[in-house]
Amino acid sequence: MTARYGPRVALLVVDVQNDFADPAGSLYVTGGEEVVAGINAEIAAARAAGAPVFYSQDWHPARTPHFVTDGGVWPPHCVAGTSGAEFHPELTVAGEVIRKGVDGADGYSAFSVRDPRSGDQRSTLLGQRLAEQEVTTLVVVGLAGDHCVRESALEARGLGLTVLLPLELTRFVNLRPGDDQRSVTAMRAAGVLLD
Ligand code: VGL
Ligand code: ZN
Repeated sequence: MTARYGPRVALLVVDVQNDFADPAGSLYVTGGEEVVAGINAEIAAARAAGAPVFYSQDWHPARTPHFVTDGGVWPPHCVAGTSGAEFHPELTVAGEVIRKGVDGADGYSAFSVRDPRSGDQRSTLLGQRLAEQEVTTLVVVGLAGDHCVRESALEARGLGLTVLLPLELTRFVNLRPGDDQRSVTAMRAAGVLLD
């Protein structure tokens, strides 16, 4: 696992925030806290090899059509400035943080956000950063495997990157039963390397 890193291989740590990774979080992903230690080991291996490390952070206003309270599907979570939006206290944070969902946009992929009303899509800085650093391979870990991890992995494939997803370093929401398997199938079909 540690052998995979080098300067052209980046690590993306997706949404390891209290609302997802803490059993008391408002959108707790079952087993979310179990991935933190393994992700820290991955971060250490990446840093030791000079690989860039990026973190995404779901970062919503208190009212957004992303939430069930305003017509969406999700319980309110990761509201900007709240403890639920903070990274898990045990996560090693040593790299650039990419916030998404700011201004009420839906942000599943760490690469882009989408205005839920107009459908307008905008890029975050992540794609630009990876291009600047001539990254060719992206390792994606974090939460949740059937939403932000899947969307980030698929968009990275769309940008032509080789994408690795170690399945033991993610967990799934399963809002609909079987979302985990469907996500794995979709990622595999897109060429994401799952191990
Ligand atoms: C996520 C649902 C809503 C995620 C974010 O990080 O996977 N899921 N917002
Ligand atoms: Zn969200």
